Amino acid sequence: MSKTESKKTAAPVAAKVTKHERRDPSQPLSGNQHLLRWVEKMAHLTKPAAIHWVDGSKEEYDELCQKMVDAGTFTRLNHKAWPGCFYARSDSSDVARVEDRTFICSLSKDSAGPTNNWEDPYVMRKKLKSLFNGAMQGRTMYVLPYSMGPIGSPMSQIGVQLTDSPYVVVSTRTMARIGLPVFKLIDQDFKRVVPCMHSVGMPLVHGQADVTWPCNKEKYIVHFPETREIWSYGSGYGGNALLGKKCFALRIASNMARDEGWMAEHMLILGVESPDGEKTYVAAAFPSACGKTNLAMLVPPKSFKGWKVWTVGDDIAWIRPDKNGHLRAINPEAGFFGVAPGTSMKTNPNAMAALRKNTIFTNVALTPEGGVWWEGMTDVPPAECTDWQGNKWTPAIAQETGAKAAHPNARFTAPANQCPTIDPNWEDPHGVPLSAIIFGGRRATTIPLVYQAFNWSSGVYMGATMGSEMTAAAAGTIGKVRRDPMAMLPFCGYHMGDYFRHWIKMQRSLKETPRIFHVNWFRKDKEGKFLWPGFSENMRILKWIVDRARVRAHASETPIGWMPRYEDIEWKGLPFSAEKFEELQSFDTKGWRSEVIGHEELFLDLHDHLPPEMIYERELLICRLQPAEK
Ligand code: TSX
Ligand code: MN
Repeated sequence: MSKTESKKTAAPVAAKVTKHERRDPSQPLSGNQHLLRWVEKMAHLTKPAAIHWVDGSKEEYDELCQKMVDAGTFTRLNHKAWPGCFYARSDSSDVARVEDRTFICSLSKDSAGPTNNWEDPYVMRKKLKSLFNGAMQGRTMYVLPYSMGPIGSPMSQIGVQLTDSPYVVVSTRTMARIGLPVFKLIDQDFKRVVPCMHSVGMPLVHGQADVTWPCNKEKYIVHFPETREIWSYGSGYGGNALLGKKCFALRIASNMARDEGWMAEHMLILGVESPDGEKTYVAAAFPSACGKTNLAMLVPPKSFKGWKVWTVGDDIAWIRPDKNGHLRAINPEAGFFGVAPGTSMKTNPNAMAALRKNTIFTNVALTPEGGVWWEGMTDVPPAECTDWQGNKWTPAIAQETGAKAAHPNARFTAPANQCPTIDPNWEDPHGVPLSAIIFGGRRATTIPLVYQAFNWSSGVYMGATMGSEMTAAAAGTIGKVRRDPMAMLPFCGYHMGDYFRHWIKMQRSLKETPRIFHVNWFRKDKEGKFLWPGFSENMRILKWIVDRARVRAHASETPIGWMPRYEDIEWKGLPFSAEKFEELQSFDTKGWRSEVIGHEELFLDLHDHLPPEMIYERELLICRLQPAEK
């Protein structure tokens, strides 16, 4: 549906319904002819039993939740302890994003790049047509309009998802802005709409009974970057099914951003406020399992009296230059889809406060009192609970069999505005000004706690070469670094080399670039113990970063970038010796030589699309690692 093509028609009839009458959900809520024709065409293909236009109201949300309670998909939690909260267990085969079933169907294979699965769009369309043929039989097809970003913001984008999953509808109400205000924007031709098709792939034929979590063994998560379309089949879980998140806000949006001169990034956004009220915003990209949500909601140490950290977003940032050549960022989401295990009052009290009410829990454990629990939530586990697969779980059983109460990828879906530290400007339609960008990884050796890139292009190199050490034995050797450039490897909807080129190019539209930093909270000593306490204490590093971005903190030049001296960090309230800091920050030429050799691995794959700056930066780094000549 293009912006210029669509014709305006009269407002739809459904608006006339009085308060006492129930709205007829099969009545269209938009008069946009392109939307109406597309819905009709897709209904003809998927053959749903009913069509439901989603208005986004609380009443509709409550009704859908009740319907899922009646169907056994949802369990209502204890209303005293967990008001407005629901519990769901997915099928045990539908628990995470499926990267090997994720496709970028660009016209040429080359433009998808070697790090994406590519399929010929013509071949894939044929495949999808057969998969979706009759896929929604016996189910309701929901017409779910959503805005990524505040309604009507110039930085926002609109999608319409056709889905046969009520779980997706209620989850999207928390994760994005949905319903009537979005249909209004569509009828006003506010922006081009991204069409998103989604089916769990389990039609109910001849009165076949439903299951509590319908899905299909065969899964397809498909993106057409040129036509800006998303098709998802077979999964009802997370990023596979909530198409506004990874599929739109990262894979499709990265294509839009490249074409239009902005950036769609896998980054948290936070604001640091000093005691005198000065506010500085930073964005940060980390691979998984580095505590992104925890950093986004950081509680400063007690000794940082008067300092505040405000949360703008925990996962995705859309960033664009303003008229003055400064970068501004929005969080396109409206909620947190956070990993539950490990979240506690100790690690993230603000997330715990955000999920106390109106939250959907998926694949955590259920307690006999109608509450939820997960590994790491409390020091003492419940005496008994029901695990994420519906089996009895006790600490003794866990000890014996190793069974987890919650799936490691169990999630909470919580409204962002319930977070105590949500930034007052988090819905500013023009975004917040960005002063710094932080990259990070989980590295036991070699990489210091914090250092600053010399300039934009060395910062892009820093982001391009970042990575984490594997913690799980399943995926590969423990300790091997897995490169995840800008934490975008699974989420960039085009060639990664072109993506680096776009980053380099962005500098030209800026009067001032944000300063770029790298952090590593996870460096270990010779005994294998973490050198840095992390969590709240990261505030000390954030303060140095903010002061550097505002050009008022000292740093020393090293071969890899600018580093703080011991005395450049605020240590009040933390006994931490200069010797230990030296160990944390230590730079060794030998380790770094093998590090740059490691960079090569990634670059070999991308070489024919790499911008020359990446090659130069690598050469410069290699030169700086040479011992000085006598
Ligand atoms: O989220 C983490 N952050 C960022 C916090 C703002 N985690 C959890 C990572 C898994 C998602 C961390 N883990 C951090 C961290 O800064 N640091 C560590 C490593 C660590 C773990 C436990 C201790 C110290 C460091 N415990 C004690 O020192 C007692
Ligand atoms: Mn993410």
